[in-house]
Amino acid sequence: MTEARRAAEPVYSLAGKRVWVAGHRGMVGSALVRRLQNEHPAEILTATRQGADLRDPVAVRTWMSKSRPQAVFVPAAKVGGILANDTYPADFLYDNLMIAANVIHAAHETGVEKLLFLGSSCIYPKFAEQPIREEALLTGSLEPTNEWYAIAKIAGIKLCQAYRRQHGADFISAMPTNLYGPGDNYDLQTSHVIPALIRKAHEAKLSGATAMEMWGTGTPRREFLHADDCADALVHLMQVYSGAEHVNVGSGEDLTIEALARLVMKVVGFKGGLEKDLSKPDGTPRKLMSADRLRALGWEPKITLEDGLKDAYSWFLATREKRKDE
Ligand code: GFB
Repeated sequence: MTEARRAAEPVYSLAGKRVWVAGHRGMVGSALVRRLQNEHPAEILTATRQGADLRDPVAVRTWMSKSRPQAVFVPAAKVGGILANDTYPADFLYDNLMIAANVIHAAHETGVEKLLFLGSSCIYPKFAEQPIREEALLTGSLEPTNEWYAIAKIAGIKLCQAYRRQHGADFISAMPTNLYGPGDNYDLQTSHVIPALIRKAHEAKLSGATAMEMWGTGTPRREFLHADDCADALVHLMQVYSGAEHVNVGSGEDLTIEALARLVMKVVGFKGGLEKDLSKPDGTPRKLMSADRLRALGWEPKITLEDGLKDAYSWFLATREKRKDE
């Protein structure tokens, strides 16, 4: 048997467990609920913001004491694209610090058996060596547009490690790359690049425009993973991994923003040109994560970028009437 196969053997079973997906309305949270519903005889617990505002320690503690989850996924976060991160640093730092601290501390106090905390690839130094290995954490300065979010996510990793070290808690963390898929945010000011480009290409196609706009130079490189692949990887990690070190969750491939924009245009069927808005930031030049640790644990992505973009565009079209962002 290979190392990878051996490492992939379950150390924790979700079967029959009370599993809380904290942040089940978000893109990753809803993908996790779909994934768990399809494949696991687990009892899925969810809480609305009215039921438990995750920024409120008393509300979180009260909800968890009452609901008694045995396993907890923490995809809950205040998230946004490059401009939102740059514009609302206090919200990104405060909300994400509070969510991480409240859920992880209450999980310890209420005897949760296993917890998986979700971070982001922006925890790594702006000029980290590529592909970025997990060991690159805290070896250099962060990208200024998203350092607020990154610091909160680094605190989450450290909380998991601290509770493991001091209390023996089985809390792990996973760092996903840039994600996209059903349930994404299509508001052009606060969204990430993929939903923004899908919406712009779609609107340019409908209006018969000769070109659509892309922020920045188009030269930064990004890695993308579909939310369903991410959810699959997280469920896998919950079952096979128990360790202090965080694990990267990515596709292992990246492309330039300009190449991404052209692929989105192809998927959407917009045949015009591409214009650069150089007043907008580029952000990190490249953030391709090493997928070695996750591969060694026996997981690989299944959804190609082109298929994933088709799926995201279908969701965009199917939900346009209901969304309030247009
Ligand atoms: O996805 P995005 O907003 O976030 O931007 P980051 C990625 C790249 O796409 C940047 C460019 O170089 C943008 O300038 N881009 C081109 C666009 N056109 C657009 C557009 O219309 N909208 C947007 N939003 N971008 C975020 C972090 O960084 O990634 C978060 O701020 C988090 O903290 C998240 O880590 C995953 O990849 O630059």
